[in-house]
Amino acid sequence: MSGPLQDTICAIATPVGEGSVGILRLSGEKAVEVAAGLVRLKSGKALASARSHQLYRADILEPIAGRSPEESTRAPSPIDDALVVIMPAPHSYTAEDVVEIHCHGGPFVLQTICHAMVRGGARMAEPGEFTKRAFLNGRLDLAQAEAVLDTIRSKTAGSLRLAQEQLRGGLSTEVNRLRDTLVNLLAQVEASIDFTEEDITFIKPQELADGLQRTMASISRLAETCHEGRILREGVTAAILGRPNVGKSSLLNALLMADRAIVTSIPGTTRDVIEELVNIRGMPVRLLDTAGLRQSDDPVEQEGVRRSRTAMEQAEVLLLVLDGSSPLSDEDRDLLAQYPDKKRLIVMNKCDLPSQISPADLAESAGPEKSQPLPLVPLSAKTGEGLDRLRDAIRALLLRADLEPGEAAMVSSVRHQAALLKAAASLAAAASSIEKTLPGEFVAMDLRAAIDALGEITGAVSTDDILDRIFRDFCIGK
Ligand SMILES: Nc1nc2c(ncn2[C@@H]2O[C@H](COP(=O)(O)OP(=O)(O)O)[C@@H](O)[C@H]2O)c(=O)[nH]1
Ligand SMILES: [Mg+2]
Repeated sequence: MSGPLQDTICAIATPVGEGSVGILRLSGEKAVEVAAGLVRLKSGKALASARSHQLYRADILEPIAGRSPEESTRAPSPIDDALVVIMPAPHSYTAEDVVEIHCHGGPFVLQTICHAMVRGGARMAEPGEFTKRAFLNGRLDLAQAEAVLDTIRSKTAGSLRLAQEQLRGGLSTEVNRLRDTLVNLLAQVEASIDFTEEDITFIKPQELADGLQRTMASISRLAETCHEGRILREGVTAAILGRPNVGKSSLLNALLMADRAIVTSIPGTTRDVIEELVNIRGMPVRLLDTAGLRQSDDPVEQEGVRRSRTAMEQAEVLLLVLDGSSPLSDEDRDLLAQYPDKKRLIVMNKCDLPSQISPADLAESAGPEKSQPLPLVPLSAKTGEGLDRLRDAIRALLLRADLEPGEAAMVSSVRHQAALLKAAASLAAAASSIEKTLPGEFVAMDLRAAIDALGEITGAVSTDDILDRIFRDFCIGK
């Protein structure tokens, strides 16, 4: 091994702050040696003789290494009482020798131990360096390494299941299958180039074209899952819009199940955009409660309305709230006509009161040219009636009804989608070369490009630049 992989790295793996337990990690050739400088097993045995993957009670002591002659006249002072585990290579997360110390979760305790590790010869790890080593040592492929971060960041059952499916290699298996198919086709194309003089045909042009078409279709299907994959992984922004007093803030509070926004019967109560994350049917949804849309002379309210408009522009989903207990107004009609291309639904609030809006009023305001009526959810933010229907309706706007996150291979990152699209484009070029009966070299070149593009997903093909970009988003200690 050469380069920075030779270093033994250390880090505090648990988050900053006080906690019942804090964990430090060491990984590399000298992990056990560095740890032995500060760990004394209670049993009196040497750390190096500890059994793999077993926790041992230990005293963590100020390290002997680096003490001044005066200091070395007294016994090393204790830092903490801890549990220690060694995981020798290759049976560890990084596939290197790993030592973990589970001590008390105080920032000063953890920092003191971490400094002691550095004094003992370890280097502070960079963000994501443990996972990067796991990748470089072949423990994980790149898609799996990215799924580690997605697992840490997941906020709903849907995003967690998707990340876990990718961490277990679901996406990688599918990508490798597609790549293998192309490698086989390439081998046949190359053989036909090499033996062009002999009268042997290795693969018929039609057979090759069919194989390419099938793979291209599979790649495109996988690329298309990115739309839903990203919704599960990153979530969506939904703006709650409507004229003053229709119950927008009440709706936010009801979906949050908390009294977040101020609700009063005075129109114009909400001035600023309030943002909160909610879990809607497994999707992380950023809800924006906005100031009611109306003309106003009050400069503060005017600014609020301007911000509502910005929220409306930025959100992917618009929840258009009407007050069902009062007749449809011009402001309501205006609202229903906004952003026809966005994903929208009408929330008919205050359904606990007698209704003043008929479906015919709505159909009319949506315009005769509108063939597809907007989904309509009658609801009472006050009693909570209809909230479940609203959650279902939001999910139906965004995800296919039969989608089960984690069941089939799905992509959820733009990086993966871009690689798939690049592969599909190269295959399209290869197909067109076959159609034009161009020499096999042309087909082979495009096939190689497609194979490399797929390899970028799993890291079979990677550059320092790609790796840096992926791992810098990780936390230190992961
Ligand atoms: N009866 C009834 N009143 C509601 C309902 N939702 C909100 N309100 C009332 O309508 C008024 C305005 O609510 P608010 O959430 O502040 O509306 P916003 O201006 O659109 O944010 C308040 O007095 C709420 O109590 C509902 O579903 N039923
Ligand atoms: Mg409000």
